[in-house]
Amino acid sequence: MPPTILKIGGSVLTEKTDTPTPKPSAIKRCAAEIASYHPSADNPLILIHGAGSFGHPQAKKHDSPDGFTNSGIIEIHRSVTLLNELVINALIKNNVPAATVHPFGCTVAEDARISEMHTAPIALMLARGIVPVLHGDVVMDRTLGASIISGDQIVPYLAALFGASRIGFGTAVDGVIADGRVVPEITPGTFEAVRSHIHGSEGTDVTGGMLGKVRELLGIDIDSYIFSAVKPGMIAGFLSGEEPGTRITKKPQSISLRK
Ligand code: IP8
Repeated sequence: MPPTILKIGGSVLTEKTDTPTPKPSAIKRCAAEIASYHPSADNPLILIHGAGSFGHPQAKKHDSPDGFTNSGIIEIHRSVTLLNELVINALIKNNVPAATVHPFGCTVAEDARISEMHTAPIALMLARGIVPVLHGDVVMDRTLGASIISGDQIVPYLAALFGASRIGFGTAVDGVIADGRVVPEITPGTFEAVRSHIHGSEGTDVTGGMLGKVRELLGIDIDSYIFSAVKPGMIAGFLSGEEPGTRITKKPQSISLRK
């Protein structure tokens, strides 16, 4: 059974501040919506969350032309793990069998792109109905020493590896917005026309914001949906088969306006 992959953006789970500030009620609601999907071996789910104010300001602070220092690497990693702990606790409280897989410990990058990830534990967890929870992280990098790997990059990597059935990106906005409206569908053929209308995110975002997400998702053969995860019910809706927000696809379909 191919897994569904859901990423929840850091801007959904944290305040856009320069110090780590969680949004406890949003974390609780997202966990409850995920629980409504009843992830299991027959309904496998990989969850990935962004770093928000637990990662982006710290990465910016430690960025330098010489790369990250060891203490910088450790501070960034430790900060994101604090958010991960809040997410895992909320999932466990909702009886979701969730377990962390920190990218820092199982991933090697080359020039800020994932070159290898030890994914055998993830495959075995999915087969048992455990939900692996990954997150944007700092990882060791053969070229740069260490680099920031966004959850946006982890999603397509795991989607291709596990042949994901569906991919969802729960964000703080209704989808990809151009001229004030949700773009129903983006394909490699329409990307150039919409890209100048796509705006970055508010707050500190070291990993490319909305444009970075669309670029990552256009690189894979699986349809994905970018939608609002701040509106209650949208995560549960996506997990139950709805097609919210903006569809990113290599196969153009008839355009209809999405909610
Ligand atoms: O929020 C960024 O991950 P993202 C990770 O998924 C860090 O883009 C440490 C800034």
